[in-house]
Amino acid sequence: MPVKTSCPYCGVGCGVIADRDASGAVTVRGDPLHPANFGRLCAKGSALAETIGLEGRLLAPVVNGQETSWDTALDHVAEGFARIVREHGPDSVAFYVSGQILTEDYYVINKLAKGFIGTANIDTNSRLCMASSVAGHKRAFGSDTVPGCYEDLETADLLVLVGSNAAWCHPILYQRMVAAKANNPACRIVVIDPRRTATCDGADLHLPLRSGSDSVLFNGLLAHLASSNAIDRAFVDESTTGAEAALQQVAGQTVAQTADICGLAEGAVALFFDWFAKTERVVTLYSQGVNQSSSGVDKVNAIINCHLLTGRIGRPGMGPFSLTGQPNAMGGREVGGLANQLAAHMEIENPRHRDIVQRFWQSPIIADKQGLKAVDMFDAIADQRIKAVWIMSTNPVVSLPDADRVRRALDACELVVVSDCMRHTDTTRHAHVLLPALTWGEKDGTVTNSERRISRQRRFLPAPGAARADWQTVCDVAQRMGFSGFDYPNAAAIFREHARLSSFENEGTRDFDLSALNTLDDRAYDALTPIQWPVTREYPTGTPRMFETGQFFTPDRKARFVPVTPRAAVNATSRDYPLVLNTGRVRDQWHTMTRTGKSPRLLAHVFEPYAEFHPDDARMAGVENGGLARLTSPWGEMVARVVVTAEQRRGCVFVPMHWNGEYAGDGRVNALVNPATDPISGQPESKHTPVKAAAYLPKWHAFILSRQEIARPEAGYWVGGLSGTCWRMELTGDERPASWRDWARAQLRVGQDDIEWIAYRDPKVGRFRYAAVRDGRLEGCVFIAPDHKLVSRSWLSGLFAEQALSANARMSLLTGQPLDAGQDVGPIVCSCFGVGQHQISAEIKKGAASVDEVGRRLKAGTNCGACKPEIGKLLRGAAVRDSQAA
Ligand SMILES: Nc1nc2c(c(=O)[nH]1)N[C@H]1C(S)=C(S)[C@@H](COP(=O)(O)OP(=O)(O)OC[C@H]3O[C@@H](n4cnc5c(=O)[nH]c(N)nc54)[C@H](O)[C@@H]3O)O[C@H]1N2
Ligand SMILES: Nc1nc2c(c(=O)[nH]1)N[C@H]1C(S)=C(S)[C@@H](COP(=O)(O)OP(=O)(O)OC[C@H]3O[C@@H](n4cnc5c(=O)[nH]c(N)nc54)[C@H](O)[C@@H]3O)O[C@H]1N2
Ligand code: SF4
Ligand SMILES: [Mo]
Repeated sequence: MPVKTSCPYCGVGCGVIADRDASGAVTVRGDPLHPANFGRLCAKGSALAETIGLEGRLLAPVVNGQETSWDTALDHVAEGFARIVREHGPDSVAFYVSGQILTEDYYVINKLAKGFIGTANIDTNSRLCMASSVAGHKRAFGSDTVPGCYEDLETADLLVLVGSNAAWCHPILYQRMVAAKANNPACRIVVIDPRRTATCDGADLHLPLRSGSDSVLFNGLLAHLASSNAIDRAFVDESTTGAEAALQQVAGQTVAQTADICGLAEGAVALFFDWFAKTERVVTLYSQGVNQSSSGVDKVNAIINCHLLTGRIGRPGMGPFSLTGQPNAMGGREVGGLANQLAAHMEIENPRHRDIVQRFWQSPIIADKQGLKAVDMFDAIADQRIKAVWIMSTNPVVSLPDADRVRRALDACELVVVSDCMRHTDTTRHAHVLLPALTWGEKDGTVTNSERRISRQRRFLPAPGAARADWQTVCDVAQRMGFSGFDYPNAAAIFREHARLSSFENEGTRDFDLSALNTLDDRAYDALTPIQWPVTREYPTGTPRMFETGQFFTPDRKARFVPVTPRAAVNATSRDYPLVLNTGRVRDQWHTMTRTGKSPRLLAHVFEPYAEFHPDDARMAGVENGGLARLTSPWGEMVARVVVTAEQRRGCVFVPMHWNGEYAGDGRVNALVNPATDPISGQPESKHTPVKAAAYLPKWHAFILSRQEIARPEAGYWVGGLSGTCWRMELTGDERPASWRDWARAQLRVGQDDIEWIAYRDPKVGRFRYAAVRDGRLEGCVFIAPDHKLVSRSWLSGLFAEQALSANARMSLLTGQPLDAGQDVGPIVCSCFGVGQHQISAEIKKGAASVDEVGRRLKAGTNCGACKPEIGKLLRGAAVRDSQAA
């Protein structure tokens, strides 16, 4: 039976139809009726079926390293938390949760912390993600409201993407924007990002601004709008306050000054300002390049100011639009899962709100002051002010800044409880108690996407092992701690309570209102179709657009301008640390890779952690394309593969955030990242860390490809995983083994007898190649060299698909290169159809002159379209990831 659910990855919130046949095999496809994606899925969404296998899953509770029963584990957690609260007070415990749990999970854990234990020490990875947008919205609108909807992006004439690589991070939404632009000749796209990303490919203008200078740019825009007759006087007068102060703040700021401070060409800035001033329908989308900054909240308000001044908000095709990251970043905000919120968009510091929530919950206590925000929370764990922490659905040892300190903090903590679906993560290694969680496909509940649309996640798989829904685990612990109000029969009951609280004594004072869903019975909850909040008697089918009447949620119902004084980053570069480390995402991995890393198709896109350098910086640092670099900051260090590209802004290095101790040694970029935070939102400055770089020159480099999983080395640089057709390991070392052949045999874990070896040795230069063949089939190969110049892995991994190696293939294993160049498909560009760079280049040589033509010939780019920018690059003659030996 096909089941309609939604994708567990990004905030686009695509609808998915999952089907399980009699043999248990699962297929997924896009839901043609879901209003977020109308049937399309990106590479990550399309590969969901590859990630639901049970390998690596945590399937039983574990206490102090021993598998145990739920009763034992729950008693241990409840008694531990109760004792510590009794001895040291409610603020000695903490919860660190995630925008990836469902609204129902989130609701009950927030209720337990704030209403029953009485601490607001519950924070979430949304602190690293959306906190600056939340604070910016509240300053401007009096509420945390995303004003618009996806349709606005399709009807706009100008789309400004600020600090967003939507082509990779919100692929389906980006494709909707690109398609709308193709149908509307008036539509323009501007991308504001220090580096040239895949998103720039669909853009008319890219402003590669100096890292962190967004407030200067938008202040400059505000000044320009004021002086070029773009003010909507009626709207400013009737619906806003504070315009004067904001305008005074930017008075006299010229285009030339703006361009100079932002490090941009004056003409480009003037063009952007002119387009913005003259285009009525403009949407400004922003994401982590804005939020993850020590002035993130100001950046948000600098953007919103421009929309308020022009009255471009609350109308079709216009408005500021915060792109949310996680599938339920929004749901977490709705239940008040951040340390500075209460529940249902109420405020912890507002006595009336506290009274409303406490009466509604009939709770013994209510937290009355803000709790510790994520970075401060882990500081408090480190110095033992917090003695027990429950981490749920997030991997802070990888994702928090100054991540080695986070690891030390957990080691110092008396009681660390981790709820995860995976047994081994960098964080589960530090837990005293592991609680096995159901995950996507197994659990039931709701999530809210970027456009306030609530969708159901539905179960279509049986619960594996002893794993349980997170909400169930929380309620069990709450009941064991002696609290009533946690005996829900199912997720639907929690949702109803959440909806009732949203409308309880609301009377239009709060934006978040689900009053029309208060009485949804179990069957109606099961059948719930995607709907945008608020859902009220007045708007029973939901609300696509907010602020249509020019009324906001401040006491005087007017939106507020916020004057912004631009600030430099807290930890600036210096002579010792001359480069700005910028971090972010790659197309086919999700965060700490616990799920997407399991898909061989997704891992084939980018296999290794890399550091992108501008050619001038590479020269200064003495690092070489394809070689390795050690990056060092005042907080830590890592090693990554070097990519030299002019698409990187001078003075900046970009490193993806994904790699971690499960997939690489020394590949965790957050070990380096600056723990500075925004003073209002507490969001860390993940995009700006001063670092230095130097070549990392081990004595030898090697890679191993094998049909069997390859053991991880104890130390040194390594990266491993199942990629494409075989297991792959990249590694280096300084000690040379006595016999490379014995070493190769040990790595491949093959015996002596039935193996035929193809071997090439050049001990003088240190080049060795060993291939093990059994019954004519390649079992594995090991290539060793004194430098990074090894051979193409993509061609070699293609040989694993062959039933019997041809004479040519044997010869080429010996010579280390394919005899027939066509055999090497090159690095995978299109994950959906497994099409490689060399195949695309060959078609281009044969005359394919456009992305569409390449698609017609090879299918590449015709499913999710996320690789179209890379195909475009090849058409322009650039190599996609020229250094990735891939
Ligand atoms: N493939 C994939 N998609 C994802 C995710 C994933 O892990 N993988 N995660 C999801 C989540 S949780 C999130 S939050 C979103 C994030 O989505 P995005 O915010 O789009 O992604 P990032 O790569 O973190 O950062 C965006 C861009 O900010 C730029 N930037 C850095 N500094 C500055 C600056 O000072 N100013 C400006 N204007 N730009 C700057 C970076 O160069 C980068 O290209 O993605 C979601 N989607
Ligand atoms: N340097 C740098 N750091 C960053 C960022 C950056 O751009 N740069 N981005 C930040 C942002 S925006 C984000 S959102 C964070 C994300 O960072 P994290 O939240 O740490 O990353 P994930 O890998 O998504 O972690 C989710 C965990 O939950 C587990 N899990 C999955 N499903 C379930 C479930 O149903 N229940 C339970 N209990 N567990 C489950 C997964 O196995 C995994 O261990 O990273 C932040 N860190
Ligand atoms: S764009 Fe991709 S990752 Fe995001 S929700 Fe849709 S299918 Fe999932
Ligand atoms: Mo995020």
